[in-house]
Amino acid sequence: KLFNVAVVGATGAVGEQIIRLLEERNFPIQNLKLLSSARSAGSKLKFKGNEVEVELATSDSFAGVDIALFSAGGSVSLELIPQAIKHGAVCIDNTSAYRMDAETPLVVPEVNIDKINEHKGVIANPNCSTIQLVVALKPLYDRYGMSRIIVSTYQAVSGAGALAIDETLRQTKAVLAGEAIDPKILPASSLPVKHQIAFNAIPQIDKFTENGFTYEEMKMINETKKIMGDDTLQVTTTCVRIPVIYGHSESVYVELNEDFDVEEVKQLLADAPGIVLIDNPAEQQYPLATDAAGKLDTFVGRIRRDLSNPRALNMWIVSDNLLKGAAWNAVQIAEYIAIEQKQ
Ligand code: 11C
Repeated sequence: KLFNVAVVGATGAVGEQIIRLLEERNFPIQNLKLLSSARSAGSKLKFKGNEVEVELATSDSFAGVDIALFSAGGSVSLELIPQAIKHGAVCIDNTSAYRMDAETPLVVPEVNIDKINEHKGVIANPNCSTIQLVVALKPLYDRYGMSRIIVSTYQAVSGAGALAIDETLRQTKAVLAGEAIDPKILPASSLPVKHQIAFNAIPQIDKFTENGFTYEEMKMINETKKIMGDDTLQVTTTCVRIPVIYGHSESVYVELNEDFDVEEVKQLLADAPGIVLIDNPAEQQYPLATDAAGKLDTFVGRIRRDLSNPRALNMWIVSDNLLKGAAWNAVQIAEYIAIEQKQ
């Protein structure tokens, strides 16, 4: 069976990667519809050697579409996903619009693919920093049980979009040249105060909520519990933006319910789907954002027993935030839908 596929937000950083992956993975496509806002409609993108014109996304765009992948912002998803569902499309949403909706499965295939069939027309793709975390935690959760997770993130600027990448490169050059800088995008363009990102670390991603945590931190906390299917998990996070372009890194402390052997933990992770273990301190080998960029896997290393709590371990998790953190997880879900619908 071949599918009619629509990509909404086709010209964005994630949309571009979705199109590339659909092509590389040879997704069974009958017709590919590329959709965007008025700003980018009319531009042309390449797919399998052909030029495809990007059309304006409207409520009428979804007639005949089987699978629609959305990454054009939460408001576009809220407006157009109900329309796409009416036309019979299964939607995979990269935004936060539906993630915490009780009716909507929040899926990371390596963790909870069993939830995929519970959808009512939309399957949500989690936040990038959450996806790589749960991929690495799941094998440990299943083997030992888990009570508490403490995460500090070191997040790439591409997570805040193409303009944040431009700002980082421009600022870096300006600082090196001794010129003045004028931050306009980070921590988030909607905020009244902007900070320098070049040669800096900004402990704010997205707006603050009333409890002193940011939206990014609350996404990690809430989404992790939902995907792991365990409301009793204690999760706390501090999310930090650093001047890396691609690849989020995470320092993770995790308390397990049973005794564990560190070598067994390493073996479990090495054998788990979607994970590459790089853990050889003697040779200074551990996951690096520069190595993870462009790859589909989640990289785990620096695994060691905690010194203050023998039931806890520390580790370092890195993945490309635009790939496993967004486009690849979405295309993986689409591949599962395609397999289900073929049967
Ligand atoms: C960042 N995690 O790095 C964000 C980007 O909810 O899908 C993804 C936001 C989201 O800024």
